[in-house]
Amino acid sequence: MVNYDVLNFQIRGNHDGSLVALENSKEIPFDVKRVYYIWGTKRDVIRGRHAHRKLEQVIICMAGTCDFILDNGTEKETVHLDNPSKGLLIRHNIWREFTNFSPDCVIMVLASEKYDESDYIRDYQTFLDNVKNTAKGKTR
Ligand code: T46
Repeated sequence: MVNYDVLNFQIRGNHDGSLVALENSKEIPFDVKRVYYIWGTKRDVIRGRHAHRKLEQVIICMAGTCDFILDNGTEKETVHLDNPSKGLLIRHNIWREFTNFSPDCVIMVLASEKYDESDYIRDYQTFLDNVKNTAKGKTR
């Protein structure tokens, strides 16, 4: 089983529309240090292709749809995002690729750390080695 969570945010809706509120350490299980968003990606483009050493993120599809393929080094799972009231929580050491973007797809990401390229693992074999070493470290 790949370690991720889909967070279901409370919708404060009425006849005027819907509203979701997100607070640090409440709906979002960490302090948000950075927000970024992605749009205008063609359907078949594959983004991501990396893991993070430390970073945790909550990914929200604000409009449209897309698929996240999550890989823990032995198993893969695909999570379809299609609703701004859901947040995909991805922790460290998970290889992610995302694709199958609808033309109107807008993704917003809440991140636990500021941007740091040295936190990225962009080579798949290095990711597998890192997963193995982390598992060894845990059993010691
Ligand atoms: C992730 C997925 C979901 C910055 O300068 N600052 C930033 O905060 C970010 C996120 C990126 N960049 C630069 C680095 C690259 O030159 O923007 C360029 C595109 O970034 P990248 O190729 O990493 O984008 P994605 O869509 O493949 O991945 C991004 C995040 O980087 C990553 O952490 O998990 O979205």
